[in-house]
Amino acid sequence: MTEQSPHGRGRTKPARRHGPRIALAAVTTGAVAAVSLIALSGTAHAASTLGASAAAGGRYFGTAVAANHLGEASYAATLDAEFNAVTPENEMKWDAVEASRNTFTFSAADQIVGHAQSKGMKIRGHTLVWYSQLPSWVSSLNATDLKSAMDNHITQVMRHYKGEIYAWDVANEAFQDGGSGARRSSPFQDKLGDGYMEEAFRTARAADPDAKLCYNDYNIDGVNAKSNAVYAMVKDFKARGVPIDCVGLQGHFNSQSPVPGDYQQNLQRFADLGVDVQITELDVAGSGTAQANSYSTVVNACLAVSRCTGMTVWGITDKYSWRSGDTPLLFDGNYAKKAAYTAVLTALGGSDSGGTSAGTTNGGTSAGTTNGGTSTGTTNGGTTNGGATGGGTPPAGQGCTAAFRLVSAWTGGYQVEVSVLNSGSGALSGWTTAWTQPSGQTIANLWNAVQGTSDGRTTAHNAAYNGQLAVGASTTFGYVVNGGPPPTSLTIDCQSA
Ligand code: G2I
Repeated sequence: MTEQSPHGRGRTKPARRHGPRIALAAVTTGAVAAVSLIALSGTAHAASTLGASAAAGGRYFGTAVAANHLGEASYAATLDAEFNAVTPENEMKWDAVEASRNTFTFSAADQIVGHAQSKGMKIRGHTLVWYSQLPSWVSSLNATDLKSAMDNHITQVMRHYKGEIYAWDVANEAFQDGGSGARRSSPFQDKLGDGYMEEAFRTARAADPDAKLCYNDYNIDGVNAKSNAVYAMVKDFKARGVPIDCVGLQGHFNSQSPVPGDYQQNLQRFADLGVDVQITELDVAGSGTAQANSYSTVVNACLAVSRCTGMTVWGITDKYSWRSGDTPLLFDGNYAKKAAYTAVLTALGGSDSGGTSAGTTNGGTSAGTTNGGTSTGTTNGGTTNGGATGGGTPPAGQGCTAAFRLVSAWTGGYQVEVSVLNSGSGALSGWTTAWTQPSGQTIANLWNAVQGTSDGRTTAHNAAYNGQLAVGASTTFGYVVNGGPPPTSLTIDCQSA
């Protein structure tokens, strides 16, 4: 193999890891003694960017990135301010990295990877085996040669980025549209048959065992013949031990192909097979409130599915979208935040700082509401309890207060943020909250705390990193509930540990 761009040139290895970023974004502390609890819970903790808001819920919010725009100041500034994950839009595709057999060119992809790593962003690899953007030399190989070229391509590309990629789209768009549920014709399918797919996934696992391995496709967002075919394949892979970790649902929506009514249900059925799901190429043609509502619906659906680990929009600005005429993204051509941006931020539990990310803000229309959910500022102060946990006696003056805030709600679910405040006169080294979950409503996903039960009530105690609270300091944890309607207030008891 020859490699035109030596491994690691311009990049820092090993990759920066992402765990600390999430913890840092999620743990908010500060002196709040003089601030009323209502004000505190309603406003003080909301993150003000897409990435930080998603991270507070244990997820990423990413964007497709093109290397040739990184030199544009507003492009890079918006990327760096708002997103905590990237997908190279074209730079890791077969025609970009292996235009000639066994000669690998990673320079453009390396540029994106290096940039992302320097900012602590996750990286999705896109894509290894796809019928499109495939050099003609691949299509002309016979079956034996094609199999070896495919295995070599997967192995060389994944090894180059070993340990640096969060998830790889191992195979992309391998199924036909329409009602047949059949595989799409491609050199791989036509010459190697269905078996090429598991060959690709097995080869990928061997090349980088730490990367999540995804199947990625469009028009599989709702339950339909195509998604049923993908579902059957994933189910079969799981049953036979073929390595697969995630399904990427691209999410290219427009008026002919709107967000389906059974979107969340479809995400959940894939998750129930034991794979993660990710929204991988989200964009929504349109403008204003309608566009904003579709975005909220997508984000809320992901938040409601605990194995939906993150969302990626297919570009930063309408200016550079692959379908620019549809103005499908969150920032307009001048990098102004659109209504769709506000809707996404709100759905993620964030709140606009009023500032700008990089470009100008148009103060545009605010997002409307839909079944995609409304953001609310509903808060209620919880109860204070300076008492002991487990029968122990805390030092005098210790105590904490927990407050409930409904972040967003949608048909069949809602998201809550709980603020825990050290309202006592001594430092806290741990806390436990408890509440009565409304009947028939189950917690799908809880983050920044450890969930339990006690005396028929739901409990959540501090995680390893947010138990220590100075006097007047606070932290938050969150959870998503399946079921409804959401309570308008909820009494949450808090005990110091
Ligand atoms: O088509 C939208 C996406 C559908 N799912 C898979 C994605 O990989 C795909 O991305 C798009 C890129 O956004 C476009 O930028 O894939 C297209 C190719 O199928 C990309 O367009 C190509 C142009 O067709 C080429 O002429 C151009 O040389 O981008 C290339 C690089 O700029």
